[in-house]
Amino acid sequence: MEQTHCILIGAPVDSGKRRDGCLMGPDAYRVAGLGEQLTALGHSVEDRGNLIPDTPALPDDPHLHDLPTTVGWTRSLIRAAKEAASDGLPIFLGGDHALSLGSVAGMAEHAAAQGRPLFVLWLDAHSDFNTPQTTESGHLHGTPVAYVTGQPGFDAFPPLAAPVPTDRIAMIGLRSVDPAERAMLAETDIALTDMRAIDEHGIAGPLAAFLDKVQAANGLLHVSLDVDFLDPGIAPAVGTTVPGGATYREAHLVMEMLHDSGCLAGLDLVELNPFLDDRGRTASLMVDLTASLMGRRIFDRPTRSFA
Ligand code: EXY
Ligand code: MN
Ligand code: MN
Ligand code: MN
Repeated sequence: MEQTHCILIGAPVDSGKRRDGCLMGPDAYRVAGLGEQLTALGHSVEDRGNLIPDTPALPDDPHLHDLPTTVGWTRSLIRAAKEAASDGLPIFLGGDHALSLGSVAGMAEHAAAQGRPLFVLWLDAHSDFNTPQTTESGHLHGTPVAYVTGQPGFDAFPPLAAPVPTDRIAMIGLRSVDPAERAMLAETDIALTDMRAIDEHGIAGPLAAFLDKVQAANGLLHVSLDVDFLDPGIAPAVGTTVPGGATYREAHLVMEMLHDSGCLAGLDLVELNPFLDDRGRTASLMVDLTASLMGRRIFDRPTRSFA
């Protein structure tokens, strides 16, 4: 298996929603042995510690929760993503999904500098496609995909140096989409795979089609894995659980296929709230999934392929 220089970046972002707890996420992944698992797979691991947010001189917004802090995180994360992507594979340890405002924007800038298109795989129960104008909750963790694709309304945030075209995004695991998001998504060419489609046709088909597209474009792939992509029965430690999520094997199959694609350029692990966990069960599962993404195989395949 190819050796990768994995760069762990703690992003204890908790400003993307009201319920706190994600700030403990980065250390939960460290305690769950993420670094050790990657080292055991033959990768080199560099832990750059936890980032801190910039402190922009911005007024609070009556509707958007903790806007100044989230803008500060976005600025800091864009810089961190660009720096780390030049040195290896950035793995952002969240922190809530507002961290992806900066991680994805920074990865897109990196990819553009390399002259390669960035593709984004959004593994989530939610589409996170609200804008500051459409969000009902005012929680900015529900907006990163809208921001990085250049939707209007993000004037307080850094101007995008490299917007991600919507036809380079795939969402898998959807089962909680707001009406405004649904209307906006209908106007885009984002590849949408909800749980009903997975129930009927399986998870491998839509993922394989997306990966073919990434490979054909010589693209770089950034994966954003939200804990709530998984079924709450196996991953309870998240504040936005939605019943009927991905199973243990569906999730590991996704990771194994991603590894085999050879396109991975960056990873977000987001929305883990250790305060809601059961003896680290969810943190350990996210670490196990990352190990599958980085080459570990749970089930040794017979020498004869059944494909
Ligand atoms: N769509 C809802 C909102 O915008 O408030 C719920 C968003 C949940 C976001 C989590 C990170 O996936
Ligand atoms: Mn808060
Ligand atoms: Mn999310
Ligand atoms: Mn979610």
